[in-house]
Amino acid sequence: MTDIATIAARLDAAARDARAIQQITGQEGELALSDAYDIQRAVIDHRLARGAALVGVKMGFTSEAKMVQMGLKDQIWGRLTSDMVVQNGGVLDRARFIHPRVEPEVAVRLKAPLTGEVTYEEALAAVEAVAPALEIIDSRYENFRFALGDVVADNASSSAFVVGAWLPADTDVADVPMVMSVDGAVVETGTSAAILGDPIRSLVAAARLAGAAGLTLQPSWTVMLGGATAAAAIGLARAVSLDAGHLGRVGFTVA
Ligand code: OOG
Ligand code: MG
Repeated sequence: MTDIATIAARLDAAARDARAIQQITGQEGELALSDAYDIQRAVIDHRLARGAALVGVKMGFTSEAKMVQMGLKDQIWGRLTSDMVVQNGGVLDRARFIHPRVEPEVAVRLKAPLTGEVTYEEALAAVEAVAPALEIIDSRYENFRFALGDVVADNASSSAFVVGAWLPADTDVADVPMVMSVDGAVVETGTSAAILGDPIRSLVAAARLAGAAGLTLQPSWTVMLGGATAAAAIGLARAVSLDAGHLGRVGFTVA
């Protein structure tokens, strides 16, 4: 039997101390996906107990580039909490992370609840605003390596996120050019079309997957729809920015 509480406490401590731990799978045998999501919820409960609030969800492995980079094909999701928010143009405290990477994404803010099987039109109708975004992922596992159960338990590697200026919900997000730079040098280029052909499809998937776990996406929540390109290591970088065409720019510095 998987000891959900013990593994969750270990993952929470790894995130708090910015110290990598061994993968769960292999050590403890296979990890069932349902147990992995139970661990994820228990990890987040530790944060909520320390005063953080749930502010949204994130999708993972919604682009081919991300699937290829990490060797996993199944879409996953994780929870976003208020202590993960970095303001646009703000500072990321490098000491809080183990081996952070950054991804160019599209975010939406919801104005209506969304859960379960919803159509593309229903998902779009629940969107209040859209924005370019950067996700900072930081696997709590050694060498940024994991099997599906590991990464799900680890809240889909989620560690921080930066959202640019919000734009009206009718702004087209289906084919936005994405140019991500680290210290002024372009490191990844792509298009938002890489996110399931259209990032709004990722919102449909988020409603379905969160719904299956009994969670309703709430008005005011942010949904990060997944990396459009492979993630780039932050390493010793001092500045990261994303130029997302008509969606505008978003960035942060690292201290
Ligand atoms: C898992 C998180 C994937 C995305 O945008 O695809 C993700 C990982 O790669 O560590 O955030
Ligand atoms: Mg991501």
